[in-house]
Amino acid sequence: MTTEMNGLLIGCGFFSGNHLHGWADVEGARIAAVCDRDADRARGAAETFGIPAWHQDAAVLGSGAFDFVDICTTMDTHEALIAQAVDAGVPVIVQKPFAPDIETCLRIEAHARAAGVPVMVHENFRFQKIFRRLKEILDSGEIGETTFARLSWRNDIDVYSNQPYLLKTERFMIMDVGIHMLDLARFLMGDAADVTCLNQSVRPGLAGEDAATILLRHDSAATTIVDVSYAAHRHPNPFPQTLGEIEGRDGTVQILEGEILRIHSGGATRDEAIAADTRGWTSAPWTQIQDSVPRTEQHFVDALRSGAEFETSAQSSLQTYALAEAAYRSAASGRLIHIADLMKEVRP
Ligand code: NAD
Ligand code: 89Y
Repeated sequence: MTTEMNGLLIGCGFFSGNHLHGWADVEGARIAAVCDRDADRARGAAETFGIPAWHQDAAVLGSGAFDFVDICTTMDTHEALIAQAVDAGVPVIVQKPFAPDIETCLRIEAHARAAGVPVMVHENFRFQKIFRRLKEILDSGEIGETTFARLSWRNDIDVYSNQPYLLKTERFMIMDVGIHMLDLARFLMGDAADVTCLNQSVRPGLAGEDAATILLRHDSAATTIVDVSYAAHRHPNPFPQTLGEIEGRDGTVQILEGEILRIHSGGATRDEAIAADTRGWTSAPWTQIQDSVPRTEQHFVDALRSGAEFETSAQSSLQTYALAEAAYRSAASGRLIHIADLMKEVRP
């Protein structure tokens, strides 16, 4: 029997309950302590989840007690917290978005690489069951070489009640949900070389955009449209489903409401229902997102144990982040952004 790895979870706010429930479902690891600079939050999380210890200062990373750290704080805090972990030699899984801008992502990645400390970005959408199945279908060759994708997230969930910091975030929608879509685009369609984007701020009073339409040209010459909005009024509200389609030279897969894949190939059509697992702690409408959290955490633990590369390693996540960075630069300038030019400009 392998011994369990002991983790520290930093950040006991809104989303951390999903992380803590998730870790309880993961094999080979457990959360041994939680940390939040707000003592009530740290104590509350420890009590609710039966965690043996709680702390207010991330300096506890240097205690030698932890095999990994799970950082569930907002992006502005990531560089300092990851640096503390890296300096203590503690492997990291950190929530998206990686950091507020690409220069910071590059510094974080370079520091971790130089120290030889593994860092993974918690990018859970690609671990949703429906996207694992979709990837299998694409890899099987059933619809042939892919030529076009549309990944669409449009709803009017009241995100502001749970995550009020988003009201004041200048890089809002592309960083909050666009980054999930861009990671999915890379997962399903491969790397992309060129990006254009138009942003919208629909709801009055926001510091940033709440809608964006992004167009990618992949290295394969396929194109992807990513469209995201928190101001799309539909009933029933499709939150938290990503919808759309992927076209190939020999067929198409539609991603339909109700967690259904409709596969058109060989002159026939079939539906596959790929529902997320309901767990004792999941609840509608969040189930699809919640179920993907322990799947993401399990990937982190399995790769850490085996020494395999994380799917969303810091290094790989630079490529995803570059697409988001390019989207902002395109929206600001009205120009198409070549990722190669962007990386030449920002790399130290
Ligand atoms: P939150 O603001 O509710 O919670 C963050 C917590 O971190 C707060 O309690 C704060 O006190 C604590 N904190 C901040 N800096 C700290 C430090 N240096 N030391 C100790 N504690 C510190 O945020 P949230 O809504 O839980 O979001 C956290 C992250 O999760 C964000 O990056 C967000 O984008 C991401 N998120 C991801 C998903 C997903 O599906 N992947 C969903 C929701 C949120
Ligand atoms: O912040 C968002 C995310 O990353 O996933 C879902 C969410 O919490 C609300 O849309």
